[in-house]
Amino acid sequence: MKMITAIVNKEDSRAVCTELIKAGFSVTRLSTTGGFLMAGNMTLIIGTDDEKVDDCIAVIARCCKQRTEVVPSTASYGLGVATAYPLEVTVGGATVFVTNVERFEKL
Ligand code: 2BA
Repeated sequence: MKMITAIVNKEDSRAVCTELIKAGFSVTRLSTTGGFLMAGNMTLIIGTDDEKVDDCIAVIARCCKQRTEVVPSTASYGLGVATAYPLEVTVGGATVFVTNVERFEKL
């Protein structure tokens, strides 16, 4: 068995959960915050059989779009002179980790 941990954009999370449930996966959604942008995202936990991992990732890939976010940044020119400029960052579609599950029980 594997555990898939997928960090997805908040705007995609409803669609991706709906599609995962439709495809027969069990999903837990956690509200999370990205450390770099400090913006809300959603982390999905999916436990599934080894042979279904690729199907699960295909659903996630289909539902999650890449987006460009603009974040304020600063450049320093020395002598205390600094200027602010917008920095473009590409976020997503999804960041996916697949890990082995040693033991799975429902008690
Ligand atoms: P954030 O940490 O808010 O990162 C948002 C986006 O900012 C990232 O998109 C990436 O394009 C950029 N970014 C992140 N850290 C950076 C850095 N040190 N320098 C320059 N740019 C940086 P994604 O890579 O698509 O990641 C989206 C979200 O997925 C991240 O939100 C974070 O919550 C999570 N994530 C991504 N990689 C991770 C990892 N290796 N471990 C844990 N969480 C991860």
